[in-house]
Amino acid sequence: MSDAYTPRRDDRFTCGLWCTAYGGREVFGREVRPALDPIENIRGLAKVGCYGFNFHDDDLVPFGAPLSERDEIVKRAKAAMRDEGIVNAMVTCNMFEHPVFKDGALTSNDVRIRAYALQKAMRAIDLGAELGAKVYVMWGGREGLEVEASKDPRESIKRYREGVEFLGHYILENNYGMRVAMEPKPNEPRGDIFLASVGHILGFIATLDRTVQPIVGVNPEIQHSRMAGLNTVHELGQALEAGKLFHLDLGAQKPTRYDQDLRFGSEDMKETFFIVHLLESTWWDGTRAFDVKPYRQDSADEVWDLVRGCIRSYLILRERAKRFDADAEIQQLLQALQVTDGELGALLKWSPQNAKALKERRFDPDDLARRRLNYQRLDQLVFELLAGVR
Ligand code: GCO
Ligand code: MN
Ligand code: MN
Repeated sequence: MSDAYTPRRDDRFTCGLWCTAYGGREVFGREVRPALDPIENIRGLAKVGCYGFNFHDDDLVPFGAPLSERDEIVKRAKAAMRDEGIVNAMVTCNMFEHPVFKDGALTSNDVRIRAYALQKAMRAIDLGAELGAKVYVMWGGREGLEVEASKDPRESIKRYREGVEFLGHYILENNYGMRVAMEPKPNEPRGDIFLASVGHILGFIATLDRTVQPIVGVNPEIQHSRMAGLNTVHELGQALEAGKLFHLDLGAQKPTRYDQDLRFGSEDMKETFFIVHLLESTWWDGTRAFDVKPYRQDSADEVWDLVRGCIRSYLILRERAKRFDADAEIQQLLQALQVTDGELGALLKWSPQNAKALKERRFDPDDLARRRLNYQRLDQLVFELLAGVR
């Protein structure tokens, strides 16, 4: 049965193969669900309404598989994609699971491990290119430390830069038409991870060599931002304003806990609403990617309910965002917040003349401070809109 919350292809919802394949293994317990074949996984995601899927190299081709097995899997994946009408949107390299990466990949103190990490990443990029991926995500889960004495923080960033520049050049050299999206996270699995937030990554990108810089951006994840106690709307806003939002991982999270990867929309409805509103009002043309995990209590078929729920909640919030934009009272309150004056506005652009004119201008700060902003009313209206009584 289809309704207003039925996904369409041009909504561009995607999900990671690792999400639905997550068997429930964690520090305190073993798997609770049987393994999910990656090809069945691709088909399943298409059936619940995904336009695309995202994957780590090892999600699709088992670590260390010979070339013949890799090629056979790629053939089967392509056939499933054709049958089901689903694309591969993003590829990423698993540089965190194998023991070789126990103390980092691109920032390892061991040059042999840094070299091996680049080799594995290039192969992952080739695999994604073959399947049509447009984005290469770099999540440096192991790029960090517990023992502060073990790594020089400046040297680690230099090594990170060398690795990102290498892979950026590799993508350009091969004309893969892919962009790199770096994903920040403050901690977990490492005690501290380098490039902990969107701001860290934007600062890092500004230091990259000019050839690769244009194709490197950020992949913020709601959960990681909330783990750090930050405001995700502001993180996304700054990345968008910088023209560097190349991908984003949608999910939910209670602040300051371990990475929960909960169903999109299941925590902090207000912030989630403003994330959707921001994306929709900037005509976000990337994918709407979910990076979530089933509950450990979910049975095998319920992993599909997780994806259905994420999609449906997004579409419900999108409908609420339209309502917000069409709500006369809310819009009137918002409009009243903006005070404009063409002549004064022009003075705010730097010039020595403007500086002189501004210094001489008379202001009445007490009068300016008296303006009523009506924030109680505005925030209450947002609450009522979200609670469905408006
Ligand atoms: C996490 C990360 C990962 C990455 C994924 C892509 O759960 O901490 O978000 O899910 O997004 O590994 O590289
Ligand atoms: Mn993620
Ligand atoms: Mn996460």
